[in-house]
Amino acid sequence: MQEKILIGAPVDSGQRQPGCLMGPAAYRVAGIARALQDLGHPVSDRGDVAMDPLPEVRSENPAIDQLPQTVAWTAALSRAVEAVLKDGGMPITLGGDHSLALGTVAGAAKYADEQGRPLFLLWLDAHSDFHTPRTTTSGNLHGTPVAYIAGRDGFEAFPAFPAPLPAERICLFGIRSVDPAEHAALQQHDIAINDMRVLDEQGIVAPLTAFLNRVAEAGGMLHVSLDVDFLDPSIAPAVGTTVPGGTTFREAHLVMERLCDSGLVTSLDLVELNPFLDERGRTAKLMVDLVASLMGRKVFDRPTRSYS
Ligand code: B3U
Ligand code: MN
Ligand code: MN
Repeated sequence: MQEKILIGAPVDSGQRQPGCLMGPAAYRVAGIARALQDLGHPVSDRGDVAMDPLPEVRSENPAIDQLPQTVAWTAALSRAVEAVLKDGGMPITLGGDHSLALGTVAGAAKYADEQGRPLFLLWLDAHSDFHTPRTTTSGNLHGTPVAYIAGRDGFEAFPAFPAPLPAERICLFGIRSVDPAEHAALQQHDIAINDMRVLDEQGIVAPLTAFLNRVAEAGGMLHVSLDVDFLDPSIAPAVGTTVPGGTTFREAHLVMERLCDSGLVTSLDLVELNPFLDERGRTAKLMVDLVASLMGRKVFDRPTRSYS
């Protein structure tokens, strides 16, 4: 079986609530490596990535917070993810706030480009993260990675994104908090937006299957970026930006099981866990259990005998 390679990304520069830098340690304490090994996967842990030296960059937007740090993380994490893919492994990045995806997806895109394969992106999040450094009013750069990945302007301080993903290769899933500037920009793009209304009306399976079929038909690679706030805060309290009305325990596991069955996932981010806000480790443990579902843990192999 393909090696699963853990990359610690103690990134805290994309938002202002301290604590995400403890995320990688919390996943290790919650037993992420053991959970994967128990499913038969070879696992190696490359430890925590170190931030690059801080570049001299500035933004015209005075609200922007910690731009040099975020640019430095982007460069370091892009190299780390690309290196794991080159080694034939599946990178699992343990965050860290969502700004880390500026780097992880860039690394995956670089590798995909070299292989001549299209990269697809599944963004499991309450937020669309479609701001640019020009449009954000909070100044928190964790609200920007999807715009960077889609090739929007405004990221001059960052390394050029290798090959921006066309809108039809991006799928937002679980969305329920979108700022006006993001809303306006999303209307100009053809990105699939599965907000909570879509999931309430159609369920998880139909929209997810439609996207996965597209990935499979294109022979694509698939990067999954899982934000803790994709989940309802009642089951996952350890996140700085809780948004009510998130996915349930059962919906989230079903997404993971469907992703597992598809066999398409080639890289994964776990982001926004703030262990300082957790309750006896329950959010970290839930995230590990979701990864286990993605990697093959199931009650029965389908099809099962029906007793109806
Ligand atoms: N859209 C808001 C809020 C936000 C985005 N991502 C998170 N929160 N986690 C912003 O600050 O850009
Ligand atoms: Mn996010
Ligand atoms: Mn979010």
